[in-house]
Amino acid sequence: MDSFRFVHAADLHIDSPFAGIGDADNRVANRLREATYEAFQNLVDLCVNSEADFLVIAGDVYDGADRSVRAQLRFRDGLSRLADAGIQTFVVHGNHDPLDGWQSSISWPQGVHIFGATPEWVDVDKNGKTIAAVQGISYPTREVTDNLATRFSPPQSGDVFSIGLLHANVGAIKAHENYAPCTVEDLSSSGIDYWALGHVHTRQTLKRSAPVIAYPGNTQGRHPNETGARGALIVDVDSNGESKSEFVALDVVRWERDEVDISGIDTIDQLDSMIRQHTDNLSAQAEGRDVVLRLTLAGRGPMHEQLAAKSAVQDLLEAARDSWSGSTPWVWVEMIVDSTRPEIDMEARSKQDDFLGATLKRALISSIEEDEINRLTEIVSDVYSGRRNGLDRPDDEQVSAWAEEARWYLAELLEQGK
Ligand SMILES: [Mn+2]
Repeated sequence: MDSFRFVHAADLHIDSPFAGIGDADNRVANRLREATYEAFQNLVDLCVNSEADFLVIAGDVYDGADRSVRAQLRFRDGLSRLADAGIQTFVVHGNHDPLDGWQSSISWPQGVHIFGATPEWVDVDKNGKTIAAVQGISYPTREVTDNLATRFSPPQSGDVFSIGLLHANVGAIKAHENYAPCTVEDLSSSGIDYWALGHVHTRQTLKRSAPVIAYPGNTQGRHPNETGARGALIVDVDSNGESKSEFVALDVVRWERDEVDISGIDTIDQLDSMIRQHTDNLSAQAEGRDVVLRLTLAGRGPMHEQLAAKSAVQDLLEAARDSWSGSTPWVWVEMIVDSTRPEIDMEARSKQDDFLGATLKRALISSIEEDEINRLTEIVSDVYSGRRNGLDRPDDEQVSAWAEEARWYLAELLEQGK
């Protein structure tokens, strides 16, 4: 077997609208709008510069089923550049860009293979020799609840490295819709050497060998929950058919979450410069990329009361944005969440023999005991009964967090009212 190299990417979500960043200034909004395109350009550059033999893309090329002409043309242009460099591309479509979505008639460059709804094996040749075989399956429609993994046929030859290209939720990973559900066992029993997965946006390797099962994650983060570096995997396969992969970041705007602890901070300008320090550090870590940051203020201290003043948090937010307004690359603080607590020693205070002490002791129990959580859930159940108001029933964790929040609020009110 000849050694070779391929690039495994997924979830490009080209033309993602970046919902929920309504008050971003123009510069930030434009950059975000271009980010998924630029990350794709970086993917093409990576394939060319690393002299990959081919590229596999495991679904959700486009963000919307009704893909824009612009997105399709740019995708085609990128694949043309690869074709010119002699690099083949293999594509399956996922739940965001199923085959029944609107698409214009596009003629794809030579060497591009887009799999349909029926799996098939396609050989990859290099210097007149077959080095690998790829089998893939596209979503015919958005909601695929069948196990697609079981439709794959075993490799036709044991001498050729085999790759399965699939957009699926393996092992019912929460926080992702359970499309094309299957298990690691399903994939392991297939005889395929490398499962190039897509769908789960956080990079993870489910199995390191025999077979390799991996999600590369998406190429560009799209919201505050998609933090950190995003990119693709370069996979090197040696002459024994052993593979090893390396992650390469391709994102151009990085989403981060960070926390500033207010304990030990006495003045608002100290807090302001602390926030600046944090944004400086994140910018340095992003190595030239722009950063969108959701910042949480946490901890206990005298700043808690000052932050409760009208527009204090909003003013800090604007100061943080202003301090980066002329810079390239920039940090844009998307939101500041105030999770600070008053300077009350809850533990000690609940032991004191007075009204507040007794009340806190009582309230302390409510946040930890299951019976109490059930009782609280019962109290709020009227609000959540039925789907008429569109509210989901809160889970235990949510109820417990509310109880905790209420406890601090109560302590603060009673302590002030002394
Ligand atoms: Mn996706």
